[in-house]
Amino acid sequence: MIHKIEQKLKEMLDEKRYIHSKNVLKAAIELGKNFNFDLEKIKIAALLHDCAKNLRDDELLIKAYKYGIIVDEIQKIQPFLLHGPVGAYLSKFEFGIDDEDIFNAIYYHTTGRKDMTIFEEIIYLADFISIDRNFEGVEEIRKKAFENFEEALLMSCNSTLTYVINRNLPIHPLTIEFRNWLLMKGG
Ligand code: DGI
Ligand code: FE
Ligand code: FE
Ligand code: FE
Repeated sequence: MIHKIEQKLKEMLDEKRYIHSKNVLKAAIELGKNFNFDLEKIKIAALLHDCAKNLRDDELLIKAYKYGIIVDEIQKIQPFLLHGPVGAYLSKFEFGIDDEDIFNAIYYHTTGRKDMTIFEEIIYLADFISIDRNFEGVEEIRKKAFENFEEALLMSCNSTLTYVINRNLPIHPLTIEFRNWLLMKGG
């Protein structure tokens, strides 16, 4: 199963993105060990989370409409935000993975969302602490991820928001809802 997915994925992604996907797989397994999850499912979600990442903006928009994804204002001007939602549908219809946990983990891996499941959180955080990431503060979050999972999530979300703000990019409402939810459940 995993091997077949890897073969197909390799054809869809450039080398850098494929290596990243394998790194997220490793990180997700490490994180997943702390919870009682089907590791096979975690592996599939991690491998496929960025399967739509190498699509061009116009391709992402076309596929979003094809799959009935309602494209909001922010996604219209930042179509790369659609690589999660479109990737979720590709995992279902191109890879034949019919699983709600995997679908949602891929769908929300960029923005997060409120009421995320732990399964979704694992993929979100694994993407963030993946070994190929080298932004400021990532080492601290890597360490934190295995000490205090929830706090590491908030740190990741804060870091993403800081990045987005520093570049004067629009913040997607889901990212804000994700952060507020993390704050409230942590508080
Ligand atoms: O696909 P990856 O690079 O592995 O990681 P990702 O899917 O988490 O995407 C990270 C990028 O998404 C990063 O450049 C920050 C951006 N991002 C996350 N939330 C938002 C956002 N960009 C905008 N404009 N608005 C958001 O709310
Ligand atoms: Fe991504
Ligand atoms: Fe991410
Ligand atoms: Fe990623």
